[in-house]
Parts: sequence; structure tokens; C-alpha cells
Amino acid sequence: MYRYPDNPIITRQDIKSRHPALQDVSSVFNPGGVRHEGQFLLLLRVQNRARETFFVKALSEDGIHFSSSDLPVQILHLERCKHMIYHIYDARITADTAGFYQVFCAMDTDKGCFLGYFRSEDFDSLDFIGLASEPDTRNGVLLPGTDYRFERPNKHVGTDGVKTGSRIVCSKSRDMLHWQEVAEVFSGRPHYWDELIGSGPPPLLCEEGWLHIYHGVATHFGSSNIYQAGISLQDRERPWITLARGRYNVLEPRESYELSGQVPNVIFPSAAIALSDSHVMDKDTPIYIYYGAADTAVALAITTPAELIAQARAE
Ligand code: BMA
Repeated sequence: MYRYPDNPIITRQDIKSRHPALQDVSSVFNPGGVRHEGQFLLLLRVQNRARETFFVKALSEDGIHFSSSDLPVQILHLERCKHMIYHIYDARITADTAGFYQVFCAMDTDKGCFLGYFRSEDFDSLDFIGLASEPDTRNGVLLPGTDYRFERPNKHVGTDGVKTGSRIVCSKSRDMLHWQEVAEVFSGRPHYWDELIGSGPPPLLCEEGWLHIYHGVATHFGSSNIYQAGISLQDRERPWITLARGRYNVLEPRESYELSGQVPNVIFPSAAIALSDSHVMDKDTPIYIYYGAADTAVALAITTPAELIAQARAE
């Protein structure tokens, strides 16, 4: 992956809103993203100085220069949730065939963190359909055109005294609300770069399989967890089968905007937009990956399936 040289592409100064709660905000990060009517659309996670969370829509012709809406996204039908909701954040977006977008978000409630399922047509509003997980799971990503989703239960499974290895699991549903675990995808690798893990953007399909970008957290450094991006290649038909998994991370905090901020040392990839209209990408298709940098700003990295597959297979 190559960083866009003028990163970060969206910072808190870019959020110019008419909404009274969005004046002089603290941070903008971890966007969901999708192609929408020929434009690049990001659903930005914006935090204000009350540390309240909002979504703000941003649009761009070229995927680099975004302009954000002057009002936050309205979230409709939240009364369907019976719990007290504190934050809704880290949207993962996929298009469906009916012209709607499916959105999974982490929802912090008084009963723990759930995946919330939303639908939208235009991202001026998000329609809350319901909670779509057991308590305590995050990073839910649909595999477009299938009934499968990857998710990351928050429980740690390390047995060796090292705080380690959340698992990514593949689950299946017919209605987007009720999900049954099918199989484990993989778990964290204690002592190395990806001890704790979670899916990044919804996986992208190419001839070789699903390109699955994920974040890994190294927890064994004294003062700070290090969040990095990595890649695995998953089987096309049975996506829980891992065909290749990178030994190395593909992006780690190195630049000042990744090393310092609200949470230092964080690269959190959450959206990937391929510059192609076909369902199955060619190897050389540019892919724009949007990531949260230090939970403070949005940055862009550019890659191709060929490069990601090479990294997934790197010895
Ligand atoms: C994760 C989530 C993300 C956040 C990351 C780094 O656990 O809370 O939203 O970006 O930590 O702080």
C-alpha cells in the first residue's frame, strides 16, 4: 500500500457544520465508504468535544478531495432499540441489488457493544433496522452478494498468559438480523503484529478469492498498543477458508499523523473502494483504502489486488 502523499485527506478542520454540536470538533476518523452515483462517498465518524459521536457524509469526484455535508446524518427509528445507546460508530458499508446500502455499525449500549444494522438510500439518513448480533461483537462486514458476514467477537481466547487473539468468525443470515456462526476465519497470532484482530473494510472479490483487509493489534509493547493493517485471501465459495495470510503487516503507523493524536499508533482501515464497476476486480484495479489515523484524521492508501495478493503470500 502506498500512502497518498498529502495525507491526511480529511481532518477536523474540514468539518464545517451548521449543527451546533459540530463546531470545532475534536476528530474525524474510521469512515465507511462506497461508490455512490459515480462519486466516492464516505460516512465519517466525527467526535465533538463532548466526545459524542456523529456520522457526517462526505463526497468526492476523485476519491481524494472530499467535501462534507453541513449537517450530520440523521439516524431514524432508533426507538426500535430497547437499550440506552451511547455511541454508533465505525460504519462498514456495502451496496445491495435493490439500490440500497447495507450498513453495519458498532453500537455501544448499556448492555455492551452490538452490531447495529442500518439501511440507507442516500446517506442523508440511516434507517435503523435492528440489532444484528450477540452482545459484544464488532467489525461486522458483509461479503457483497452473499449471505455471509465476518465479525469479531470481543472475547479474548489466549491461554498462555499473553493478552491475545480475538477471532474473526464467518456467520450466515437470510434477513441480516439473525446470524449463525458458520466457522472461524482465523485468530490472532500471539507475540507478533496481529495479536488482536478485526476485519477492516468489507472484503473485495477478485479471481483468486476475497481480499480481506483487517487490522491487527500488537499488545506486547509497554506503553501503547500498535494498530496496523494486514491482508488475507479467502476462498470465493467458502470464505471462512483462508488461502493465504500475510506474515507482515501492509501498513503500520510511521507518519506523524498516525503516530500521534487522540489514540497514538493507530491505523484502522474501514473502507476500500475499487476503481472498477465489475463485481470481480482485475488484478491491476486501483483500490483506495481509507483509514483512521490515530483516531484523529482520515488518511488514504492506494494499492491493487496484485499487490495485496503478493503480500498475503509473502514468506
Ligand atoms: C478499536 C475501536 C476503533 C478504534 C481503535 C483504536 O477498539 O474502538 O474504533 O479506532 O480501537 O483506538
